[in-house]
Amino acid sequence: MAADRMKHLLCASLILWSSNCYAVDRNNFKTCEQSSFCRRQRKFHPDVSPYRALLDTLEISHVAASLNLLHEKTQVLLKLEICGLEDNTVRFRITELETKRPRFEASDVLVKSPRTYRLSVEKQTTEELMLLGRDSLRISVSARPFRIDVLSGGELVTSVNARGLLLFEHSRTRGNTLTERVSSTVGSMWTKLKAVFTSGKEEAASEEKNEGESPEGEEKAHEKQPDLGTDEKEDQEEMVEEEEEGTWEESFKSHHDSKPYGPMSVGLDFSLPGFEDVYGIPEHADSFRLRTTSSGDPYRLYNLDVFQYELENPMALYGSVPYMVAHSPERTLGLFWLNPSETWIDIASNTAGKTVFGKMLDFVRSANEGPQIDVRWMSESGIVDAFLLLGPSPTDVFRQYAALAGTQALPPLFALAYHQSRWNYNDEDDVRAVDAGFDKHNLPMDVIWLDIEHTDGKRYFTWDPNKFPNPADMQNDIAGKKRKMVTIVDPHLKVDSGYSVYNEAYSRGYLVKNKGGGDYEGWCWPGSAAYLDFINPEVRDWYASKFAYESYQGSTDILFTWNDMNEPSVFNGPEVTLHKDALHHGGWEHRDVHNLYGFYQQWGTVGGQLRRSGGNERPFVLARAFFAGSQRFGAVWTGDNVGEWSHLKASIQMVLSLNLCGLSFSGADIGGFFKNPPTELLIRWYQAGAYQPLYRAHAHIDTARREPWIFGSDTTALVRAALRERYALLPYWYTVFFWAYRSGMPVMRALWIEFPKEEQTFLIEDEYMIGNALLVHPVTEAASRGVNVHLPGAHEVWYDVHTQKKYSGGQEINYPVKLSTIPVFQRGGTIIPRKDRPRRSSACMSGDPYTLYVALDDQKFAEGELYMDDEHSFNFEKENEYQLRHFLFKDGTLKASVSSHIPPGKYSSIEWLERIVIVGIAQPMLSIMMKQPGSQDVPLAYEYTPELSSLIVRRPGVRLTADWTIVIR
Ligand code: NBV
Repeated sequence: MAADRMKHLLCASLILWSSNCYAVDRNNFKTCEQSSFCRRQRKFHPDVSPYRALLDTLEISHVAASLNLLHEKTQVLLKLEICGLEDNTVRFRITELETKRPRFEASDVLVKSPRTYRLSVEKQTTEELMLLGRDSLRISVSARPFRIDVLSGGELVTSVNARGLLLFEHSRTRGNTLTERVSSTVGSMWTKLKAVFTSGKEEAASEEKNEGESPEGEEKAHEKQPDLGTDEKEDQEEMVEEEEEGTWEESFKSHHDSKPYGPMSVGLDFSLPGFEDVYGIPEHADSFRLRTTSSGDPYRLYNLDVFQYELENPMALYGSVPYMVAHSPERTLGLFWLNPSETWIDIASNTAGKTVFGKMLDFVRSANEGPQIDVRWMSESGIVDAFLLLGPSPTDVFRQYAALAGTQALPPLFALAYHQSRWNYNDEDDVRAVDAGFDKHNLPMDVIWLDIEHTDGKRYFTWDPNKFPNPADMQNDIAGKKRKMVTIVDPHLKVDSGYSVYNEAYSRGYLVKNKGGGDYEGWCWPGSAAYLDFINPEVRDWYASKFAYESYQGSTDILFTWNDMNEPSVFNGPEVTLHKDALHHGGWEHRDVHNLYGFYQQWGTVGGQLRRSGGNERPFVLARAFFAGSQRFGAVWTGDNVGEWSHLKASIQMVLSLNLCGLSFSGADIGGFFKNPPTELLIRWYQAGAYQPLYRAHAHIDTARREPWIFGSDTTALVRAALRERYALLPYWYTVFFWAYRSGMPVMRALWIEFPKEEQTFLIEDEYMIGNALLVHPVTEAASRGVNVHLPGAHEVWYDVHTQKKYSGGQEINYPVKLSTIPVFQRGGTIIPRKDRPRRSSACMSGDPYTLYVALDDQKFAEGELYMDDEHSFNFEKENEYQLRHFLFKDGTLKASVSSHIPPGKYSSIEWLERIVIVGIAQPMLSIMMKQPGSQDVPLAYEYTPELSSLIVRRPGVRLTADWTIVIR
């Protein structure tokens, strides 16, 4: 076991050393040292936590057990709430007991207010409190130093503040000692700001005059020099230390952050005994399994438009999900830190470095010091709001997370098919030519995308009058081919009095404000740009109305949306984004809500698509920036990657991480956005992408054209084969997506999700499962002649989906590949539905017959499901118009019936079964009979291949929605 871990870790390190230098300009982005709150938090390493839990303040209700925490030096009081949530989940909230300026709480991220129950007190002394919850949950709170231990099933699973790193920078005024809390200045600034947003522009204008000046109270506070006693001196020392550069205002490059509320960061540590492996906190271009951060920067979550991002790097990227999952053979645990401000995460492991050298691992084990991961979260503002999802299995954790942040919206079927994008298709003729090219070369394709150049001068919701004079006609032609289109709609608005969308937003006061209260102006694609304040529900509602057909002239019902640049990207802003002291609805600073900006834009866009169809049609919106919960709105992608082999590899790690954290509908630009990929790489990317949830080719405007037929007939044929594999499996993808929607199970799964006890799988990130039935190991090396495939499960069997060759599980095989090979294996014991007739688009497959691929395990058993509905509307939700079919092969009989996993639906369809392929079936057959209630038994034709133990049953001819049984004797 140790040897396996060592091998994988060494491989990971080799990849790291060899990674290329297509480099980001790191100077544009902060390190922890350059982000003053991160620096302060990271420096904070008391021997013992300065906090004491005042156990005699305990109050218990059905919502929470709450008590106060006292900072013993500053005497500042915090309020701790511990909530028992349904389904083995615990929530910890820490806020200031008294504050005049509220702190931002990201309640919109939660799908609903979590259901709590009343914890009971098992034991209470002045030093210790033991709370009792459901499902054998015990929570012990130690008073001094303050610490919480969470026990599940009698075992310690998490300790909070065990390392004493709780640091809550309470509201205070500049120049005052730490004990002087919440001054009237903070309170009055807050009142003024609220006024800016409630009474409109006049006050904003007068505020603007004050820009750059410190508020009166602050200057007075500066002059104050209190007489100090010994204790106060200590306080003062601490204060002086805190008042190091950056505490009260901060500069980065040429940008200034005025920080009117001063330092207000929050940080806390969690210890996870028994764990060596932790995953999640996307988005980073880094390994799937998280690394320890003691020798470098913490992982950063701060949505940023990072130009030419580097691999193997904890730098922030376009989206943030502050959620991680720890896994061991015994237990899976989720930790969700609900805070949308800039966040850094340190990870330490007591076995880090030791696992590479097997001997040291033995030493650690023999010293009886079990493995442990320590995690430290640090956020710039807001509150501590942490959820512990106690599992214990991976499936439990996915369900528990889904109950908080929601599940993947069920996409319309076309969105799971292939998308053809490029910055830019030049004009209507170009679009028509590309569309025709796919037909001419027999390549299936569902969606053509238009990037920013299609607009009239980067004014979104408009069309370039010369290049796209008749957009509706163009879409009608595309619709005639049963295809769809997507246009880009970015969040910035061109500052232009002739642009109606901007004008309206301006006059309604819907734009983000600068720190003085005037409209914030930055630089983006259109030149001078203003930013819609999507935090405001009224703005989202208004924005939704812009997608109405009358409003978005030239749009039709086959037109869907792409929200790019929504970190938001501001070319001349600090770290290419909005200033942190810019202001939003409700008086919130941008700092408080930054990581939610893209989430809210995608929400508004989805609202627009819903409204234009009267709430009937499922939206499709792709966003670049995201947060926890964005899965409820649509798809995301990994942004501007590079057409290099290393980026193809990284796409697997990144999409696995997104899937683990709820964002199942995700993918990477096929071919790589920057640079011209070598043809071999392009082919391999099409093959890998066929097995990633979002399948979209995209390219930078300066790259050479790369429609698949450009590279000659051999390449076209190889791309065609990859596309056809995707299309044939659409019924399976759709079924797996249905479960992501229904239960929160990820579509693309790390092997350990399916094989939670098998330690060898914990480090594998170049191979994964789609659903529970398909194992994929994409080829990601140039001139590859073979890949090492780990086939998990000692008692499993696997079948090569292309050759039907059988392999036993629990081994690593060297699997030879040609340029045409996509290594994919079906797990014995599963049944996969496919539609094998090649068509132009997914809509053209509607009505096509199905084939069932039955892969038997060693017990000669298999089962699977097929989800069916109209593939585009909400009738599956509103009218129960769906069918979930269950197929079971047992004792030589294949039985189709309605699945008992969900209530029966009422979708009817004429689609029928044209073939059944059964692999792993040994005996030669005498007869195969179709039996249906009320009909005569019908003998079926078949073909048996003994070398492969494979049986093809021809034309069963039954409907997929009917109940039937096939008996093989
Ligand atoms: O809109 C142009 C591009 C787009 O093609 C790409 O997919 C986005 O990630 N966009 C970024 C802005 C320009 C990036 C250099």
